[in-house]
Amino acid sequence: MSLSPLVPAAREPLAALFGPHLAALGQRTAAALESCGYEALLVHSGSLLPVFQDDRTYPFEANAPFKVWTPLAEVPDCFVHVQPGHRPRLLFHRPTDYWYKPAPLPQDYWTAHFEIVPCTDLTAARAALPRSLARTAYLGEDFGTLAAWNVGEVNPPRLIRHLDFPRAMKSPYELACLRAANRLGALGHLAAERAFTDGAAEFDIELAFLAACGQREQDLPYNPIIALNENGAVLHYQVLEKRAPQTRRSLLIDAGAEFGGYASDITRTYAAAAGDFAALIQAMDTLQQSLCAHVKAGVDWREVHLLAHQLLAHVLRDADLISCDPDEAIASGVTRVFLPHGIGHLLGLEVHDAGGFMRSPDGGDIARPEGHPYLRLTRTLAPGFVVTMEPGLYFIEPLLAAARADARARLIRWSRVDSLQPCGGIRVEDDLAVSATGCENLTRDAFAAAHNGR
Ligand SMILES: [Mn+2]
Repeated sequence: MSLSPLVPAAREPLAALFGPHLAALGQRTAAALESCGYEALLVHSGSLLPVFQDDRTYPFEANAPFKVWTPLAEVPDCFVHVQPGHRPRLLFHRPTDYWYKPAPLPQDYWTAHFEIVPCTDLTAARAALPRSLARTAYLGEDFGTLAAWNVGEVNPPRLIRHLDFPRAMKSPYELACLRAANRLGALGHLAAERAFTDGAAEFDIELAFLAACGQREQDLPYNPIIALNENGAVLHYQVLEKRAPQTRRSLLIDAGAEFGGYASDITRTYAAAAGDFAALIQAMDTLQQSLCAHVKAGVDWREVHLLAHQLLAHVLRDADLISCDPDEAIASGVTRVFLPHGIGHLLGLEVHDAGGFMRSPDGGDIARPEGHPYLRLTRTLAPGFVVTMEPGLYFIEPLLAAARADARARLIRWSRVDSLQPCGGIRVEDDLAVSATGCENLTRDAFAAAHNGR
């Protein structure tokens, strides 16, 4: 991992925090292995995926179960071998290659905690492992020669649940990485906002974001959503138009940065001019902040999601977008026309982090509320959870068309919808670290620091 010069003085605290993080990870891994009947764990960083009939590969993404052990997010075919009671071993892939530059042996704040073994290829990696892996669980892709390694089990579901469940509770080290990812993301967002104000096309706004984060697209935790005008109504809008539109009305940008393998996930919406859409953005920002104020340990996330629909019903009525009272807007499903996605999700090594539905490591899953099929988190919040809070209000043509065609049609003020639809939609998204008494807003703090030039 390259620590960005954009995050000043990050190394010292990371060095102090990594040891306790690794010790706690080792303890809970030992407990999970024992409970599931294994003696050791072998985790693969991932394989390079070749392009069909070509000698190129797709951009590499290290697997999250590997990244929880080391911030080494860029090197394929590495392994972490964990045997409780022993220092974890990192089998570091160091091929003899004159086509690509092999990654240098890592030396950083985390490396003293590992026994690092350079391996030229998979055969060398196998030779560096114990002769028998019969009681070892393996996590990762089933690469071609894995069958001959005779591991005890490949990706055992019960062990994966035992490892994923506690990943929701972030360690102080992980929180430091998530803060840094937010600081980088905020720098990108401020540059993107300036590019929008200057009249840039979607493509150029992305370039401004990348330059300010100091990351290229494949380093980011997800492809940015950069949507001008009506494109903001496409929830996972993926196009980057190279030409600026004739009329510039709005920008919805959902983009995050990466630090130490951890993701930020940040959305802002801007209006080009004062007016009804700008006022609606302000109302959604206020709504988002009141939802954030409800977040603390012990809160059932499904309740937060349902509360968002109650608050949204009031925003819709105040903006004259509906003609019914808020209770009827919820009962009839009208709020779901305007907000069809979940209110937020776990965040960490993956932008939609693992384990969002688990009741307990062994205890099955918690169902989503009826009629809300896209919610990605149903657990009760605990200290250390990091979640996104991302209410939205969109003018999505297929959902509006369906509402126009049924009983919901009389509840919606279509002239207001028609006048705002060219602005696409609004989403305001922050990353929150949950504590016993409330939450730390990693994203607002990062914007404040960026504004102050810190
Ligand atoms: Mn998100």
